[in-house]
Amino acid sequence: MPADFNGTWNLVSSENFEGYMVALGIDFATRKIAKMLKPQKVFKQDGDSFSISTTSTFRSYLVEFRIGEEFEEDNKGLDNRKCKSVVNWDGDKIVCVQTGEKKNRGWTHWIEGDDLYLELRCEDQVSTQVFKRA
Ligand code: YOG
Repeated sequence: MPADFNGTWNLVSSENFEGYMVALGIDFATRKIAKMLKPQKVFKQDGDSFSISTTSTFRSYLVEFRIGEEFEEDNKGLDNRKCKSVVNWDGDKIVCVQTGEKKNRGWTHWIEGDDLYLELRCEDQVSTQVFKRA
């Protein structure tokens, strides 16, 4: 049985989100707002089908995918760059590779104890966020 990410998760901590946003080319004013946010994630997982909705008072973002199936991602409201994305299992982690203009772009989610982790990667920057069940 793979990990079950289903549920609603609230951000409780964030490490080097600033560095990740700089690597993505997000402007100063937007970064100042973005780093104050406490986004909520709602995971819907049915077998290998996922939807991850990230909402905040400022911007929101929805991604839907099936494990192993490449899809076009528009990152609308984030950095707005298009990329080709694919998500695969790595043990109990889901690992997304986002191929496009930015090198080494992607993210990994996993559950540790009662917490949901998200590692965000872009160029040489890594940000780690922790979420707790709502
Ligand atoms: O999540 O890719 O769960 O898509 C990354 C923001 C901030 C907007 C957040 C809005 C990157 C301004 C999504 C934050 C910075 C800054 C709430 C992370 C870009 C713009 C949407 C992400 C994955 C994995 C699913």
